[in-house]
Amino acid sequence: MGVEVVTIGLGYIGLPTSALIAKHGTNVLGVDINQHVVDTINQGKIHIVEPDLDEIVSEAVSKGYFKASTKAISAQVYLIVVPTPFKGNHEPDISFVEAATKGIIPLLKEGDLYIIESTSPIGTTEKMQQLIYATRPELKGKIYVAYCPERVLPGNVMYELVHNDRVIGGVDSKSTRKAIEFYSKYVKGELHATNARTAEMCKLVENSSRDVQIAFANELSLICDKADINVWELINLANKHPRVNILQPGCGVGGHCIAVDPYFIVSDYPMESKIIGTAREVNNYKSFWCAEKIQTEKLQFELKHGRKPKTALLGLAFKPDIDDLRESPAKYIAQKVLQSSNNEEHFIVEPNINTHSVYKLTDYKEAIEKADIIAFLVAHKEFKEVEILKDKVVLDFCGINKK
Ligand code: SAJ
Repeated sequence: MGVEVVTIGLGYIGLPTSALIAKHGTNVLGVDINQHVVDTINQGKIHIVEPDLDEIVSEAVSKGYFKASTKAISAQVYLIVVPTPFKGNHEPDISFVEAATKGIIPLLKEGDLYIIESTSPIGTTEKMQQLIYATRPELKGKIYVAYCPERVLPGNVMYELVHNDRVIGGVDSKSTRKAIEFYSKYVKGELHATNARTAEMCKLVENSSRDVQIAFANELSLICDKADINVWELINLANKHPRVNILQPGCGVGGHCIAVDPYFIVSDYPMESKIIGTAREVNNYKSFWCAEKIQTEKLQFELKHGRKPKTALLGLAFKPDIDDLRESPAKYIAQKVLQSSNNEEHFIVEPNINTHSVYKLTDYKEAIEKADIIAFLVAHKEFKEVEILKDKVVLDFCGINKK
């Protein structure tokens, strides 16, 4: 039997999505430019860390429903699941989506369904539709084109792929219907119909909304520091109000979604997106502020004790209990503190990874015992259990010792 679905991009989303579809007995070909990724998958193994994914891939490959290749072949459904990073000036870079689309244009035929899942600036789906028709004008109105963003949380992907609601927007209503029909075979969450532009914006807004809310919490933390108020206690009390739900401050916002997606809006609509743009600035500033705070504490310690302090920086990951350091504010802070170091001793701690190419890592218990200044950058579960002697200076940027 031929291939029904071709997925372009076998990363954090493309691979689990392909595996889920293949698990239902649909023939899927996953395409990736990386030969190592393709070979790994064809051996029934995976190249990323994601609970439960290895078993599903291994089974789908061994049953023959899932194959990987560096080249696409003809199918009925094409899913574009490639990265959309940004360029140096925070402008979105859709060149991977474009390249993936160009790769399948010669394969398209009447009745095919083309879906973009990659986070994309508003108008990308329409742009790709035009790109397709520019090369293949005979297909005008004869293929289905839609946008359906993924919205899963790394670490819980296999559950969320099935159970989360999806927003599905076609370039016309028959495309929306066709895409809904496709996802309804694999998704148990509700499928919400809209148009392509709204679906694109929806993904950007979901993550921007979280960024704005975290910026509010981070702004409060700066005010509270000056006003000598415990921000954790304050937020906890404010949240007792039935219609208030403030998020938690931290050492900044990281990861490859929330710290990135808002720029896709700001870059296209700079005059209109004041709050979204400012939230990005506030969250970035929070990391800078944490690094400055550590520097100040170090100087004060030296003045008081007449010797240089030993400093422990606890956590490098972009959020608690993961090993992912991408766009991590904690990593940025560690880098900044070490760069302005004057030969003092530092202990860098990240319990979720064994070694790092740049930083020499220290066990958290040893670091806490030996350091004079302890800065909590990420609220990893291990850190919550340790007892800290009274004579140490503690900088709690992530609410380890919440009241
Ligand atoms: N953070 C705070 N305070 C909070 C919550 C989070 O400072 O109260 C920080 C975290 O420490 C981290 C950053 O925000 O640095 C982002 O973490 P996260 O857990 O909020 O989100 P991600 O990036 O792991 O995943 C997000 C999710 N989006 C939303 O919750 C709106 C996920 O559903 C998306 O699929 C994913 O982005 C994506 O791919 O877009």
